[in-house]
Amino acid sequence: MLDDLAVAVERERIDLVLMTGDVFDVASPSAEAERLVFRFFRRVGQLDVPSVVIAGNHDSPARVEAWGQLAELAQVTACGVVKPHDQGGCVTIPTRSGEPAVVAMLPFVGPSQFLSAQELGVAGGEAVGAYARHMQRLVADITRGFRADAVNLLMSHTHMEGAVVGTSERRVHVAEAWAATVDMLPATAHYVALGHIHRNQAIAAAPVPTWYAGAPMQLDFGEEGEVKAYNIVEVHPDEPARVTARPYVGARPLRTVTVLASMFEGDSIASASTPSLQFDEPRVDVSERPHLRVIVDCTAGAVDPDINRKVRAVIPGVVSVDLLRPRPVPGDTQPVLQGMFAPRDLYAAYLHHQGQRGTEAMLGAFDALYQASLVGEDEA
Ligand SMILES: [Mn+2]
Repeated sequence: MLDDLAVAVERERIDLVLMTGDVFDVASPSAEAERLVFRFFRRVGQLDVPSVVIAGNHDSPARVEAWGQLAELAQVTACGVVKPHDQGGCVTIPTRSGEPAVVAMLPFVGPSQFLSAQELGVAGGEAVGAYARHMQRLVADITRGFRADAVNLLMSHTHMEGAVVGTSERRVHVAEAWAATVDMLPATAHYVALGHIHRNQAIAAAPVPTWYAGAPMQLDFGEEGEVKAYNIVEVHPDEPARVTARPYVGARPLRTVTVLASMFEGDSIASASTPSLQFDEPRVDVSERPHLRVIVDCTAGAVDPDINRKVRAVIPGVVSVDLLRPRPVPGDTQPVLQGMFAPRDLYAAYLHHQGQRGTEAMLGAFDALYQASLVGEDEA
C-alpha cells in the first residue's frame, strides 16, 4: 500500500505530502513498522517531494520529535508537540511548482492536557465546549503565519464536530465528547487536513475545504468492505482547492467468513499446506490475501477445545476466531441453536453458569456499563 502510494506521489507530480497523525498504532512501534514507514518517507524525499507529519494520539510526541530530527534529511517536517507559530508550529515549505506552502501544524492534544479531572468529570455545563475553545486558541496562534501569496494549510489530529465515526452514521457531537468545532477553522486556510477518524469524509459545515482523508486500510472488522482513500488536493493561492479522493491500492482487506466446525474434525484436518480454501459464501478473493475473521459454526455439536489452533493451522491469514455456539436458555436442558450472542446474553449465560438468575435490574445495569465502555471505541 505504501509502495503504491509512493508511485502515485511520483506519477501525480505531487508537491507536498501531508500525513495527519497516528503514523504508528502504538507509542513504541515494532522495528518492522518503523522500517516500512521510514522507507516510504525516504522514497518520497528522494523524489524531491517534501512531507509534513504530525503526531496523533497513538504516537509518542517525543518519539516523533526524535526521529523527525533525522527525517529532515528526507525533507520531512515532523511535529510531535504543539509549538507557537514562530517557534516551529507554522512552517513555510517551498514547492517545485514555485508556490510556497505555509503549513500550520497542530498535533494531537488530549482533552486532559487542557482540562482538569474535575472539568472532565463534569457532564454538561462549562466543561462542554472547553476543549473546542482551547483548540480555537491554539489554531489562532499557529495560523498567524498564513500569507496572502502562499497556499495556507492547516493540519490537525482531532475529533471534529459533525464528522461521521464508525460504521453507523453516528456523528461527533461536542456536547457528548471532546471535540473541536468548525469555528476554529480560519477563512484564510486553503485546505484543512484532519486526522483521527478512519473514514474518508469532508466536514460539510466547515467554512473552508476540510477533510479527514481517513485510514489507509480497514483497521477493524467494523470497517470491512469500506473503500479507503487518500486525497489529492489541487490548490493555488488565488483559487479554491479541488479535492479528489483516490482509493488506496495494495492493502490487505478484512473479511469475515463462516465455516462449519465439521471441517476441522478428525482426518479432514490437513496441514497448513492445504491448497488455499475457497469460501463461497460470502465470496472471498483469496488472491487479496485477506485478514480473516473466521466464525466457526459449532451449533451442530460439541465445541472442540482445540478449534482455535486448528482453524489457524488450516486457514491462512486468520486474525480472529469466533464460535457460533448453541444458545443456552436458563432452565432448559436442551440448548436451542441460534445466532451469535449479544453481550447481554453472554452475561446472562455466565450468571446462569454461576447458579444465579439474571434479574432485569442486573441485565439493565450490565447494558448501561457495556454501552459506556463502547464510548470512543470506534475512533482511534
Ligand atoms: Mn487518532
